Amino acid sequence: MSAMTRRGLLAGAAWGGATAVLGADTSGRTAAGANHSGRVREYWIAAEPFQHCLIPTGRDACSGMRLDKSKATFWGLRYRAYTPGWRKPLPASSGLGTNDAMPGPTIRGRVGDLIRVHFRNDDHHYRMSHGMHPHGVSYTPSSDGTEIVSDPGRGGAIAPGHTYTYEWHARPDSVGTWPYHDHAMASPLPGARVNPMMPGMHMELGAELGLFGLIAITDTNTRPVDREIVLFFHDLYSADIPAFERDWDCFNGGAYLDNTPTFKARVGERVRWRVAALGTEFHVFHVHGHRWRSPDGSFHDSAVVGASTTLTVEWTENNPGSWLYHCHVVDHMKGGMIGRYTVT
Ligand SMILES: [Cu+2]
Repeated sequence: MSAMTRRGLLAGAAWGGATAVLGADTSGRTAAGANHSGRVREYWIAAEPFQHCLIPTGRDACSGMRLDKSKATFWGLRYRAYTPGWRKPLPASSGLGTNDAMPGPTIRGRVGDLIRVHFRNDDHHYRMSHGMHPHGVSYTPSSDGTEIVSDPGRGGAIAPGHTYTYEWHARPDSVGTWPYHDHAMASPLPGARVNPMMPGMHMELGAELGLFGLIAITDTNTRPVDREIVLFFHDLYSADIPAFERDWDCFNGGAYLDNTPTFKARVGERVRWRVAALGTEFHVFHVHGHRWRSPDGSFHDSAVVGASTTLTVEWTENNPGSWLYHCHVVDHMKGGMIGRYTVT
């Protein structure tokens, strides 16, 4: 794909050119639009199981260490975006992401938009209830997507085979990068080492297994970029997932160099990183050979990101070469949180 086509795609997906399938604009077709000034962006998303290997190359290209793929393969869960009516999975695109693993599809909107998400739980493997809980956007309790056993009706625990529709509003204070994730209770997996404090339930197991993604909200002040990178810090624990003999520290469903995504950019491009974390740990986002500026004017090449917090980092690319990005918490880097960023 030419740079021009790719840039055009990103511009279309990220900056308001909603297409027939990606956050499709259906303004004027629904009374629910009374509460918003922009478009209605419709998403059709399923939660579904898939067999996933965290280390498809079978090695860490940084240390040269060989890794046993069979010990890093498990039944993950993913959010996947479909054409209307969940008929066909949407192809990968720069606006949506890979749409075949984790994180799930990037949900985009502009201030004033109503984002309507049609959700279907297709978890025929674990047979767990799931939902979608958003950060950053505005919603009523019925679109909270959170399971509260004593306060049902929030769309937080949709049973396998069932559907639910969420309505989220992009307000002026929604601009930025936000996570969405499964917020259902789950019973521990068979064979898991259960927490004796709470033996019968497991908070956000679905999110640990892969049910998470990003929401990106823009407004007229959001500067267009040539390249947008989505990066999720997340961990998988052998205590929760009996298929594993060890814990894995992952970026976007991969662990170790050349299994995590290799991101690419060209000199002269404006590059934006949208970075998020979920789980139980704090991480340090660090990129070699690059710095960025905070709103207070200070310069950084590292920043802390913790559970449910995000970073939105931009620079104009001026340093060609093969670079590392990684978590600067050494235990996490040793556990797989390291990746490659290539500038040509
Ligand atoms: Cu970390």
